[in-house]
Amino acid sequence: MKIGIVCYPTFGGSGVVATELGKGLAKLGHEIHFITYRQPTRLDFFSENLFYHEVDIKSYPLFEHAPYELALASKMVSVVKYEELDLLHVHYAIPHASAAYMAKQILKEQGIRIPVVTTLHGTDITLVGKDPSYEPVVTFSINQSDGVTAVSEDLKKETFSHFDIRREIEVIPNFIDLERFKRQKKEHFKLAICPNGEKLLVHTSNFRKVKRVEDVIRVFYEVRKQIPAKLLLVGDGPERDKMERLCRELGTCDDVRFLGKLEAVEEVLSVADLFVMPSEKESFGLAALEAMACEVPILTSNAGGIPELNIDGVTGFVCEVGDVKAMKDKALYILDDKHLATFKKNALARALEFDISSILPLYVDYYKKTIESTLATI
Ligand code: GMT
Repeated sequence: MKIGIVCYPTFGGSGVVATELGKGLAKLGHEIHFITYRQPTRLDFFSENLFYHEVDIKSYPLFEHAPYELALASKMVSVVKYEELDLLHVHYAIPHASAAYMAKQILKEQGIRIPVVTTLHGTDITLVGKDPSYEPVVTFSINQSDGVTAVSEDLKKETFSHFDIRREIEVIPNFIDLERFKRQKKEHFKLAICPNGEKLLVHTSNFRKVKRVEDVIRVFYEVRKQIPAKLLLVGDGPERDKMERLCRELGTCDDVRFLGKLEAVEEVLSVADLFVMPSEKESFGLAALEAMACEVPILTSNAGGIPELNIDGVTGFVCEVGDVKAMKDKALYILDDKHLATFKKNALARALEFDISSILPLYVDYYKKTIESTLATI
């Protein structure tokens, strides 16, 4: 198949899933055309089946905001037409689903029928999408897509409860490349961070409010009162300064390190004992899956789709959002040497269920089904 993939090319989870999906499909022999405003972060090599089309967003003194959606729709029209694509797959509804709708209508006028699949990733539904300033367009563009997928059962449920959706939504979970995400021997690194055998807690995120990084630091503060421990924070974002101040207030600076936006996150995960994800909202929790693949147990909130990934008491623990005391108790339980090895083993076993080779065929089948049913309605 010839597939166009539209996504945000940044570090966000939706961009990572879209890029890895495209790379995986290209390996299977499909021709993949990325249509994005910048080269996706993880698309930094040559493959005969991978193509990149940059969306050129022209500005003009009259525009306070350059019209990304129009430039994207125009680019989709030309790529579909000249590369003779079979399907467009857009990731993150805003504004990709409505831009795809516009492209589809323009192409229809020219006698070209292009099926559109929209994948809902999370905040496009649970946070930004349901805001009244976007809701009518999001509802319309989901209903107008030829296929719609969501990354968890919970996200599907949220979509139906917040929007007037009159079509089916298929759940296809996030996946992981176990070739890249696996525990590596990094003893020297562990020794440098934890010279006295301290337990190592890790959190990775984009430091947005929904991630509740403050809870990570407070849980760590309580854990460190009981056992020697260190905390590594990977990523960057709007909450970072506030979190650094909190560490200074709590006097934990010597034991907490902010690593910023690290590409090789699997190296940090390889030396971790516990991954902490206390999010307010989280449709799936790809970062937690990456940790599990590196044999790291996870301590999470019960937000969104996380309980579909984290099996309470098996791969880690699931706590109420904001319940720092419960999280501290569960962290200490997991980190106890009597339990840690079992949790690590269970985390890996669960991650294997989301191997890219099991999830990719679900997308391929869904594309085929969508193409068939779209062509049948002509
Ligand atoms: O807010 C983020 O974490 C980024 C966001 C995105 O769409 O770029 O991630 C969402 O999509 C990921 C991939 O499907 C999911 O694993 C994340 O759980 C989801 N984030 C939230 O729902 C907050």
